[in-house]
Amino acid sequence: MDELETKKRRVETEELNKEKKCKTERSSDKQKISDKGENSKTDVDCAISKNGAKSLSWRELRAENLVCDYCMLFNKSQADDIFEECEKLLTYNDGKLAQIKLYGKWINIPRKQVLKGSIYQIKYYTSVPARPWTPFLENIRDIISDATGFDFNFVLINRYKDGHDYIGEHRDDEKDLVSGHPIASLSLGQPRDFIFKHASARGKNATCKIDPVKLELEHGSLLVMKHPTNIYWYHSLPQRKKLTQVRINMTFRKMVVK
Ligand SMILES: O=C(O)CCC(=O)C(=O)O
Repeated sequence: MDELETKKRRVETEELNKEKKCKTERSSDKQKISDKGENSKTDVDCAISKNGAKSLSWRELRAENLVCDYCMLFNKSQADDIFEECEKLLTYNDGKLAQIKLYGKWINIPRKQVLKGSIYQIKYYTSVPARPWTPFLENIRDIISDATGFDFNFVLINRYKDGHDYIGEHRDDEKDLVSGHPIASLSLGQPRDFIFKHASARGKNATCKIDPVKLELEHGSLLVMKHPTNIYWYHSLPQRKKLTQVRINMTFRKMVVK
């Protein structure tokens, strides 16, 4: 087993142990259970029955070739619980796995990141391997499938420690994505601005004028980016240096199974 493989295995075991430990702590603390509504699995399950896909109020975002739907998937207390669980349970890539090569130089990505997928050997654009699903994330994935009517086999999780962390303009156009399948983006924690820019209207080489589409991604919200948005529009989460709180984002995707 090479060094990377050994490290991966160690991180996975640590994550599953953390999840087990949290559940054990909760089940030995009856007061906490009755206050908080049992373990994380049940908390998330409650969100399904309370929110049920039918009762969600979707807002349609439309522009030229931009097709997105937005809703509040979780109320504040549900989103607080899920955020807290994420902070307890998730570990993020570090070292070389937290870097990208840009113009021949390795640099740290300006946020923390981890990938989870059903297909263990999926390589994302940085060749970072996905870690296996954990029950906590499978629950969230299943709620999002119920809410959207689409299934997902992969999630990219980004953690922004404050408004200094960001993601630059890009399209989700990796070759491994199932073509035409929507991407569902769950936001937790600090609300942040999210900006779409049309590919033909960006920068100095713009060939036409199309206004950017901006929205604030709120705590507990779900943004569903549908085909062909990702072909025509770049998106980014720019720096907002005055913001001090953590934000976690999960983009649920469907990858090609080879
Ligand atoms: O954090 C976000 O809302 C955006 C994440 C993103 O753009 C991505 O995962 O491709």
